[in-house]
Amino acid sequence: MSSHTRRSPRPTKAIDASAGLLDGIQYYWRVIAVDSFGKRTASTARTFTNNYTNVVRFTAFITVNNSTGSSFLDGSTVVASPIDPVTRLVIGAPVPEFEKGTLSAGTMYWKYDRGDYRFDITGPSGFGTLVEPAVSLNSSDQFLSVILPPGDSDGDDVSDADEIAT
Ligand SMILES: [Ca+2]
Repeated sequence: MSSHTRRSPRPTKAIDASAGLLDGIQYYWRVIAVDSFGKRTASTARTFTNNYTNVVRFTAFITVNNSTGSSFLDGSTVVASPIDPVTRLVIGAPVPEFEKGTLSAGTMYWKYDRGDYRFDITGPSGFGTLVEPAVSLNSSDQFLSVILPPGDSDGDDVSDADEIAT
């Protein structure tokens, strides 16, 4: 019985985007040879992990209003923490945005890798923080409009501006 190596006589099926492979997942493969009598012989299994070549990102556009006037607020910051989309519990450390900027007065945008997030939106000085508990950036951009409360640094429900000095 002879043994030799030969190239496959015709190109085998390639795995392209239609296979829907996911990033960061380990896949296994093996070659199964079928001879002219239908006898199948399989190679040992090999493995590869898909590289992060097709990361999908979506953008949250957030228009920030304030509760004490009609003007929009610029200069807000967002802390984005990944959550479980079902339980809405935070499941990881905050992640940095991929890109951010100002779209127009009062509307800023933050771009993140695809996922579900809790946003802690903090306004400029004098305004408080607002929590958006579940923002889905899985399949599309999101447009949010939020109203920031006035700052209340001691948490007594009296805004800093109305606090009476003692
Ligand atoms: Ca207060």
